Amino acid sequence: MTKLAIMGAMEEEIEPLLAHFDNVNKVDYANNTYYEVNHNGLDIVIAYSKIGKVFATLTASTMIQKFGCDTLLFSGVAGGINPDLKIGDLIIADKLCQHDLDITAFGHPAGFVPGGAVFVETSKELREIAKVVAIENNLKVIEGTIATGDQFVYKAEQKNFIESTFKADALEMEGASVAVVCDALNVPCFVLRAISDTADMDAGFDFDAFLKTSAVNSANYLIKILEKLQK
Ligand code: 3QA
Repeated sequence: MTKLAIMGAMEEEIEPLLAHFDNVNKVDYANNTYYEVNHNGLDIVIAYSKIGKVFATLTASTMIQKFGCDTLLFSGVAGGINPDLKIGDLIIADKLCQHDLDITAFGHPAGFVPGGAVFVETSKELREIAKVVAIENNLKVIEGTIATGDQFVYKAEQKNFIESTFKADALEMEGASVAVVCDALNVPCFVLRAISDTADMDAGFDFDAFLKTSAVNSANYLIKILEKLQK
């Protein structure tokens, strides 16, 4: 690892990370701001993409191709599906899918397009390190499937479709696109989320109430993982 990318989607998701570092150098590029820091000798680029798959794809590609990052960590919040995931709880994605990608009219499975795959895996090595960090810090972390799509999910019908079709444990709006970019460019990828809501009729309310605290939970765990990576 020579340069690390750390991404979120919303400002609230990277703010606690930026607060952790000093001497942040801002670089404006492609309608976004990239924050460069050096932490104990490691170059890190931090950015929030803006919400959704398109912006997340743009930011992940930029961090790898323009800034030269060779490992990518995502930190943020998600809607919980697995009933074991309560608000504030942590999930690391072992694989991700695009729940809104649909050419089933042509007999393809949901989430599949030719040349792609329904599920994209994240780096096993990074997950193993994260699990060691979780045990060392007595953190409860679930490893599972995250479904991504360009919708804030709050209706039972949407949530049930995603749960039954993809057996997803959590859902959000960026992870799978970042994983697709990293997979194509051979960059180890890690997607971490803390639950802000359970993608139900209260999701909008819960999200507003818990975005900040859950984003901090995710960021704090990510920082511990970063420290482990640097050892
Ligand atoms: C939702 C954020 C987007 O980046 C995806 C949060 C948490 N709960 C979710 C749910 N469905 C889908 N995704 C999520 N993130 C942005 S909408 C609110 C924006 O407020 C994960 C996530 N239930 C903007 C202020 O107007």
